[in-house]
Amino acid sequence: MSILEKMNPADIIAIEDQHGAHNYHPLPVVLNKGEGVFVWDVEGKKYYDFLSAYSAVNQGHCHPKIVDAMVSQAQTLTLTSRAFYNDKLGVYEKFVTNYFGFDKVLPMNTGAEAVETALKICRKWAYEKKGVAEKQAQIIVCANNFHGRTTTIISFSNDENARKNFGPFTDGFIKIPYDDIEALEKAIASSPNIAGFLVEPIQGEAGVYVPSEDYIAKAKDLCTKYNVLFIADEVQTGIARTGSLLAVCGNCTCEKACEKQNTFAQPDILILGKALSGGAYPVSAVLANNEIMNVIKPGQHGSTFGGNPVAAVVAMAALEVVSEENLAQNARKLGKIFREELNKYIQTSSIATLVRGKGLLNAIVINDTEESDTAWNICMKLAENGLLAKPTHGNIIRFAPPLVMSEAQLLDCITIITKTLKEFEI
Ligand code: IF1
Repeated sequence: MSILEKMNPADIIAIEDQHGAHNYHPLPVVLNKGEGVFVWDVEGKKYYDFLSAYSAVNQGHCHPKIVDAMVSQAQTLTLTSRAFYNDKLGVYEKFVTNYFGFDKVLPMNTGAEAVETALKICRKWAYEKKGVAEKQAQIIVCANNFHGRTTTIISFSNDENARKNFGPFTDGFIKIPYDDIEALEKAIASSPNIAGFLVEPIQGEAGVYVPSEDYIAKAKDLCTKYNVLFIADEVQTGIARTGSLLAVCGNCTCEKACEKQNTFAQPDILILGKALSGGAYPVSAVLANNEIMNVIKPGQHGSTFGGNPVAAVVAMAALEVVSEENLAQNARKLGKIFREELNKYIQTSSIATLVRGKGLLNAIVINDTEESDTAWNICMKLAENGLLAKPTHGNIIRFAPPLVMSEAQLLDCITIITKTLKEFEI
């Protein structure tokens, strides 16, 4: 790629502006290298990565174990399609179902594809197992959800920017307030056609909203009581990000991946993505037990790349890293330190009003309106000071570093963050 080697950041940004769709508004930082918790720009400046590609790079950039697995398989067999078997998919399916405690997995590629797959399975189960009348299935979702960008998924979003002029939309969804058990029971009891409840255990894009301690467990119990499928979207909160293997694990204290604990609200359908590959390759998955997953018969669902051998070996390596390097435990320990230290600063700050999160999925609320560009300007200054983060909605900045970070590195980052915020004190 000789043309890029001679280009400066402004030229690279300009070429993307001219030839690429304008569906993002990135920070003006042009990266060309990543390793562990660090990324570098084309001018050699080093940054702490506090976005982790929206929690896809939990295992750290270019983790050698994951990259080695990917390169080795890529030099052997990349794609067979599911028209034939390959020697890696079955091994992966056994590994990942044992790892999370389900009978079966349906392998896909992106998080949105996995969410769509879960919705299709839920509807089919409702018609063929629960006895809901054809085309009458309703799935309950939460206000301020984010589950992806496909037309059906934005049909139940309330983010106007994500919906405007993309209609007509898909029917069959009931929206309730997040973290409101009474509203959930009222909606579930409102009709015999309720097929499922799709929920993020922590609402990431909405601004890292952590629900009440017992919300997820109570929601699961209500779904069991009314024979409704509890569908957990752990695309962003899963894979150790929130200090447990899964956010639905609650405050489990297990030292190994997925030992069932009393607070473990086992989803009927589990949706994974992002860090399932450590950010090396598009890999997503839908897990469920036989009585649900077996509603899918040959020819009823699939995708060209779903279950390809590269995805299979990458995902196994990525999950082994989570266990071998105790990433859930590290995320829990460092997340506690992050919130404690930021709370000390917030006591005397006029620019930061609160910090919230779980494990290493956290956010700081900035003392300005959603429409202001203060959070953006703070992120620009953080970049100057060697740390990359990005606002979610308006005045909320998400802080989500790779889970391989050391305590010393975290304390260094806390110094950078508080020093930068102080420059914006009113
Ligand atoms: C963007 C953030 C957004 C997700 C949950 C499914 C998906 C996502 C809980 C779909 C994807 C990404 C998408 C990306 C920015 C990022 C994101 F919350 F992580 F920051 F948008 F809300 N479920 N989240 O968070 O997975 O199809 O992207 O693989 O679209 O801008 P995907």
